[in-house]
Amino acid sequence: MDDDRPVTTTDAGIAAASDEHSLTLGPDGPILLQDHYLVQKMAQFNRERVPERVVHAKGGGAHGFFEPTQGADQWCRADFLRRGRRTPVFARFSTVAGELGSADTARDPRGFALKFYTDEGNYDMVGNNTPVFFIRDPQKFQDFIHSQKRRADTHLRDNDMQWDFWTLSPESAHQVTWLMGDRGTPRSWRTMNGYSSHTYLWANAGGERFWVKYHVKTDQGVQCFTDAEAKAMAAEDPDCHIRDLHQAIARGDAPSWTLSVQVMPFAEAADYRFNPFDLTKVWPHGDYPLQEVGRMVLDRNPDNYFAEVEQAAFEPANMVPGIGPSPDKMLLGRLFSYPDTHRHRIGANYLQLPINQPRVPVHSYNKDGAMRYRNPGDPVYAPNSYGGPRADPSLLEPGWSAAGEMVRAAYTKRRDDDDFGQPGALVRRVLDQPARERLAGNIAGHLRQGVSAPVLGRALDYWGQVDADLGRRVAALVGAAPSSAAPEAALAAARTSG
Ligand code: HDE
Repeated sequence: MDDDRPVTTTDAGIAAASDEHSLTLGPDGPILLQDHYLVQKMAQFNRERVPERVVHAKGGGAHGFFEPTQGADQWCRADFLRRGRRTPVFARFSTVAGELGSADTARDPRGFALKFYTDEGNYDMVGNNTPVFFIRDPQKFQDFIHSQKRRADTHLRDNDMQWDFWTLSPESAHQVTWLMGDRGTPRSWRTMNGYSSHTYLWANAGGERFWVKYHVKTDQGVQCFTDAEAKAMAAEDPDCHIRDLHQAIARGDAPSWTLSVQVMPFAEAADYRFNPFDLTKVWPHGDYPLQEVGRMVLDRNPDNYFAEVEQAAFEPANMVPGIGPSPDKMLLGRLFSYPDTHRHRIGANYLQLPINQPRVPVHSYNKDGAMRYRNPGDPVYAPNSYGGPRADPSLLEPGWSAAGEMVRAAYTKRRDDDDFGQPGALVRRVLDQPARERLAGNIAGHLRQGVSAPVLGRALDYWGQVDADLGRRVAALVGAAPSSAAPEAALAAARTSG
């Protein structure tokens, strides 16, 4: 048969004689250990999985580009923010708590991870589709995630466990209000916004510093599933978000987002009415309006899901000159965690994989380690007198001054620092009446699945503190009396009972 298809080979490039038959003594005889093609296929098959992400396991992604429209030179020296630049981007969207095979439409925040392959190295903005988060100290993150995933005894998820954590962590109220509302079930990744959530530090060419929060607004318009639609889609097509993004790009309907920032002058942070670095809070747009910076378009699908999506490694610590962290404890904790998880999940040289490689030369003294194939030559040390790369002091990372005794404590309280004011404003001023009714129904539906006293009582107190009318509505829907106990007392009692 004249056939111009390539001949199958082993992974060492050696042509294979059969893709169907093992090597045996006679057609009915024993298989020979020397059948290296068979052995290699079975051994490789057994090693196809890398550990899934411990959170954000289920997701999808695409390539595209970012181009400044208004630019941001006045606030930030980063080259990719200059008008006229076009920077390649890789984006990955994900749920948080579900495993690799879980449904795209589960009620969950969505990961919104962006990798900018800039001319100054990779810049990773690893955000979510909500502007806030459940907690404000990384010490509680592992416990929070444990409460959202599976019990130790049954290996089942447990709403009582989730609400036990949330009601003992009142700082979660803002994010849980977002989560239980429409934004917890986006219709697609194309129709959801992304946010840095954290505050970052920007420095312009003159060294002036600014605090900024990013908003990546979908140009497709926000669209959400109702709770019933999301549950039905989980059964009908658990991969619907992966499919939607892939098919849209394949038919040339490239989705786009507009990046804007809120900018706080550096000196205003010190006296702002609440801690501007507290990840459970947003900055009112009346205080710091959105200022457009640029546009992101996703117009190319991955060629290989495992190579490009499963092995993509995002790290908030990848910040290019002009961009730095803020005193947000959650962000500072993440700076360690992401490269640590990549070293564990993918390997020491994860940054040498094509999807993670910067588009600029790497002049690092790091060397060797498993699977490294691009190693620095001599000299392998600094300082040296043999022309090796040298650091540039003008690129000192932007920062801030701090002082104080070593303590383990919550942020210093400021006059408007409370846990229920902003979620209450979200309910009363941002949501319309139908959205408030869906919110109450979603909360009650979640509480009715296995949440019992004392947790249920605390949950009713929790919602009563977010908004009294919402609290009454939820109580009626779960068939309980509206919360009566002084919420603080109930919370204090729960914490002491342990
Ligand atoms: Fe993550 N997070 N996170 N996270 N996160 C991970 O890193 C972590 C947080 C986010 O598509 C992990 O590669 C800590 C906030 C996204 O590959 C891990 C804390 C926000 C993704 C990790 C947080 C995020 C992750 C697991 C509290 C939005 C998927 C797999 C201090 C602002 C990225 C991995 C992708 C993934 C740590 C909280 C977003 C374990 C310690 C807040 C989008 O390193």
